[in-house]
Amino acid sequence: MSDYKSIFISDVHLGSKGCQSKYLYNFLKSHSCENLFLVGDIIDCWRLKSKLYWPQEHSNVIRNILSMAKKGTKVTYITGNHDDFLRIYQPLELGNIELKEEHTYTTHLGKEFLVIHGDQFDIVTRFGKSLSILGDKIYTFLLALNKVLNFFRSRLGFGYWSLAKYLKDATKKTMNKMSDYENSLSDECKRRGFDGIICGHIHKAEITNINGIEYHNCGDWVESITALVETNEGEFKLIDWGLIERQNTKLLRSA
Ligand SMILES: [Mn+2]
Repeated sequence: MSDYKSIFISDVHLGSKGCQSKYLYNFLKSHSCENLFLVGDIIDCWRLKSKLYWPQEHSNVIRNILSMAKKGTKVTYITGNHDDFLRIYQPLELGNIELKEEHTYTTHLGKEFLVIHGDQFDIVTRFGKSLSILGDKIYTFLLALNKVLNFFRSRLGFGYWSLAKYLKDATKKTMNKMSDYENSLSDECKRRGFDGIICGHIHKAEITNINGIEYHNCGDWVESITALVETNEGEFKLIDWGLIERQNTKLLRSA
């Protein structure tokens, strides 16, 4: 029997420097499942277009997913806004791997959940890709500016301070309010008769209930390093793999 009925991961951003591919590789290596759901933004083609960044570890992740499929795991690749170049090929079925925009998932307890990346409900990305790409460029620029800023801060005897994180937290708060992401997702689920949703996109892992809809966000493999799983008994859990790996290295070091 597999460790889990299903594993859901989203926002891996392979092809970008922020991707924590080693963590993901270790995570996938040490867990088995009947179904693996890749809930969008797995390959980040926005970054790939401007400059090719593809280290061996990123290929290892893909190879590992393919070998899981070969061994019998059903792999479903849900497309997101960063891997929207794949959307022209969907729906597509290649052996144990399926490519699609959304999926109806029946839980162990017989509930019906909508599996979707979620950018379709984000006013910011919906209003135009160019605006989002600009935002993405600004974010990359801020990360660079932040380095310079902190160089001077440390010279002047101040501690480290993340400008990018500060601005991102502030803008994300506004953006979230503006787009009302979680509410529009739950409205859509209600309208279509789903009991719950499994999504990603906003890089915020969470299991909660929004207006009677069971809301599950897988998180991401850039900042939070989290996965959503359904156990063989039908329980949904978030796995904080970043924390588990940090604890494991600590144990190894102290041994
Ligand atoms: Mn996204």
